[in-house]
Amino acid sequence: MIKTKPQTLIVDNKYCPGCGHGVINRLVAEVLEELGVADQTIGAVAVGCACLMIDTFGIDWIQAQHGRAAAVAAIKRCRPDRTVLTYQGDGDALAIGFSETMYAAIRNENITVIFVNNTNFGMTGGQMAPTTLPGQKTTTSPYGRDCAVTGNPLKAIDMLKTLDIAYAARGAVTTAAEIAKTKRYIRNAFEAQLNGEGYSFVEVLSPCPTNWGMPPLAAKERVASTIQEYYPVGEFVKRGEKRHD
Ligand SMILES: Cc1ncc(C[n+]2csc(CCOP(=O)(O)OP(=O)(O)O)c2C)c(N)n1
Ligand code: SF4
Repeated sequence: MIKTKPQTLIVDNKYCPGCGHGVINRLVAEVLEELGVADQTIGAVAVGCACLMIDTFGIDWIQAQHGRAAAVAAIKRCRPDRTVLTYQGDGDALAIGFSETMYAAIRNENITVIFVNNTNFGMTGGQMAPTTLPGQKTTTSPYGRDCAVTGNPLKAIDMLKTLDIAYAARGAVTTAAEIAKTKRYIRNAFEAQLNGEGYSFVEVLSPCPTNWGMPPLAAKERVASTIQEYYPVGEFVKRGEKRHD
């Protein structure tokens, strides 16, 4: 268990105050270091606030085009000795990158996807994403998301758990207890990859106070109440076995 700041976090992060990305970055760094694989890890990132990590999170990075991180993460096939992750927002992984996300899972690529769900396109100013909740106001749904027009929010894990994948879990970065649980999920996901079990996916519910127009504490409370109600946390696939129906 690492108590000091992980060495992988080479520069202070650039996220807004109260953003969940910073906590998630730290959890990923701690897990990689505890597993002893940080210096042999390759990350694939595309766009969004996720790509701010390239300068601050000290691993080898490939920057893909928008949505394509899971496709370039197939570098794992050429370098099976490396630990390979993608780190993606909900707009990136489930809108323009939906196909790449699903096909990497369909192929059961032996990679780990860290999927940050903040219910909007953060970096570009808070537009509606596939995960925007019913009724949620965004810059492109100013009267609230109308599901009769847009369809319902995507639940990635509900789709992924129909496939032959190794691991899927959803956590949140709200309380200390939830953060500890989320770290366990991230660890389980990387362990699945190190054991050669196949595709692992961890969704993390994360506040975006800037675009939600909320102070950090209220944004965290929105995750713990409204968002977790729609997107329950837990483990859904473990060692290829479905855990919830
Ligand atoms: C081909 C292309 N289209 C659009 C954009 C603009 N763009 C940059 S980031 C982004 C969305 C990011 O949202 P998300 O993946 O949810 O990440 P967040 O910033 O919320 O963490 C978009 C649409 C782009 N960079 N490339
Ligand atoms: S815009 Fe949102 S997701 Fe991006 S750094 Fe700021 S709070 Fe985080």
